[in-house]
Amino acid sequence: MKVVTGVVGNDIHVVANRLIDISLQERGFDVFNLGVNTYLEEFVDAVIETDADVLLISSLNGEAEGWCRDLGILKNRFDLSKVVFMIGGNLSVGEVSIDEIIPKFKNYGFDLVSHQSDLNEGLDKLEAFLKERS
Ligand code: B12
Repeated sequence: MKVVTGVVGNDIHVVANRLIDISLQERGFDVFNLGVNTYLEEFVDAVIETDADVLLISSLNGEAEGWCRDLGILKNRFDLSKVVFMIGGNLSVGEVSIDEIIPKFKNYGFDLVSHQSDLNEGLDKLEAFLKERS
C-alpha cells in the first residue's frame, strides 16, 4: 500500500516525520515523504500522482486547523473517495479538549484523527481501518 506523508503548512518540526517514514516502511508501506513545509494542495497532487491509498499528515506547531480546513473542497474537486485521510501530532495551540479537536478535523474530511498520542497506537488504528475497509 502507498502512503503519502509530510508535515503540513509552515511547520518545520522534522523529527516525527522521520520516525513516521521509518515506522511506515517497517510496517510494509511504500512511503512518499514530502517532508516539512508542505501545503495541502501539494499533498493532494502527490496522492493523485502516486495513486496513493493513504494520506498521512503530521502537524506539530499547532497550526493544522488553518492549513487543513479546505480538505473537503479538494476532496470534492478530485475523485479521492478511495483514499484514507489521517492527521496527527499536536493539532491545537495549548490545551484544547480532544472532544473538540477530533470532530473538527473529521468535519474537514479526515477519516482518522490522532491528537497528542503515541505514533504506534495511531499506526495500529490506521492498519485496522484499512483492514475493515478492504
Ligand atoms: C525540537 C522542537 C523545535 C525545533 C524543531 C527542530 C526541527 N527541525 O525539527 C525548533 C527549535 C526549530 C522549534 C521551533 C518551533 N516550535 Co517547537 N518544539 C520542539 C520540541 C521541543 C520537540 C519536538 C520533537 O522533535 N519531538 C520529538 C518527536 C519524536 O515527538 P513529536 O514531535 O511529539 O511527535 C510524536 C507524536 O506527536 C506523534 N505524531 C506526530 N505526528 C503524527 C502524525 C500521526 C498521523 C500520528 C498517528 C502520530 C504523530 O508521533 C511522534 C513520535 O511519537 C517540542 C516540545 C516537545 N517536548 O514536544 C516543541 C513544540 C512542538 N514547538 C512548539 C512551537 C510553538 C514552536 C514554534 C512555533 C516556536 C516559535 N514561536 O518560533 C517554532 C515553529 C516554527 C514553525 N514554522 O514550525 C510547540 C507547539 C505548541 C502547540 N502545538 O501547542 C511545542 C509543543 C513546544 C511547546 N510546548 O510550546 N521547535
